Amino acid sequence: MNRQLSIIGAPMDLGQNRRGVDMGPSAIRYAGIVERLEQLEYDIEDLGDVAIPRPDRKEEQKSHLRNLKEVAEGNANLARTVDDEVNKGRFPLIIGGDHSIAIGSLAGIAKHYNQLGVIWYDAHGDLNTESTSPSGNIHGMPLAVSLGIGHEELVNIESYQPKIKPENIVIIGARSLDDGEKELIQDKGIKVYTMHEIDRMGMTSVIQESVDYLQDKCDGVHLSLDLDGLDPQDAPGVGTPVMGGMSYRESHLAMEMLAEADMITSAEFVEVNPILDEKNKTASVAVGLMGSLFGEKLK
Ligand code: EXY
Ligand code: MN
Ligand code: MN
Ligand code: MN
Repeated sequence: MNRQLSIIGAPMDLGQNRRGVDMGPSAIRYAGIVERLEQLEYDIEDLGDVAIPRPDRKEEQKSHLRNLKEVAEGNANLARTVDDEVNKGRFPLIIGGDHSIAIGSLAGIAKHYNQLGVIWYDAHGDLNTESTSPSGNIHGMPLAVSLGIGHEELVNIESYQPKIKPENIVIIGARSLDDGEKELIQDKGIKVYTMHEIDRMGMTSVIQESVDYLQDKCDGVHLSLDLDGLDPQDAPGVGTPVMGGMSYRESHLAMEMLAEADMITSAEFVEVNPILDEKNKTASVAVGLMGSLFGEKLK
């Protein structure tokens, strides 16, 4: 694992309609992210937060994409910061913020790889487009956008597209997929482990298969971990909770196995909303999972 780690906050709440997720980076810092990772002897630089524009309340929403202009601008800022850190040879650890920030993370990262793999740990597919989205919320679209499918202002951030290829994606924990997302998964042949598979196979086999699937063909792997992938009992502070999710223990095991496989080259933890949380539990869970991902067990 790269020992040079840059923490980048992305206080974005405009990709959905519940306020408070913009305070996710503060909640995660308060839960002790820096101290936790310093114990593992990383060289850590906390770069603070990238600038996210305020929404123009007077502007009529002209499209079915809520806050399109601001989400695009905030993600362009994030992409530049992430790109700089990767250029310096540092591991970008991005903390959100709603999941629309994956658009900027991947825009900054993917140009550095020929075959970037992505592990999308989430209750949702985040594969909607303007026409399939039931909500108009861009946090339900970042994986599609990164595949080059979506509004041009989003897919062209950093002036290249697509960022990733369907055969380099693994979705883990899906249990709330819209019809258009299911069609896209079929069409593109995207690998998905739903809760059904996780229950039948066990997390050990799911991660082992995911590692085998990505390891040889990818030259880097980005972990995009949405806290709503976990069961709401373990991670209540999220805006779109879905029952029947992965437990803290399963997730902890998943992170430890990814640490052992030594394949993750960038990561983001998103959707922590301290306003909806119980005593910062979800931020603490996020920090606990980072501890495992960055090798607590291996040390
Ligand atoms: N599929 C629903 C939508 O597109 O509105 C819900 C998306 C929630 C996305 C969360 C963050 O992963
Ligand atoms: Mn998500
Ligand atoms: Mn989700
Ligand atoms: Mn452990």
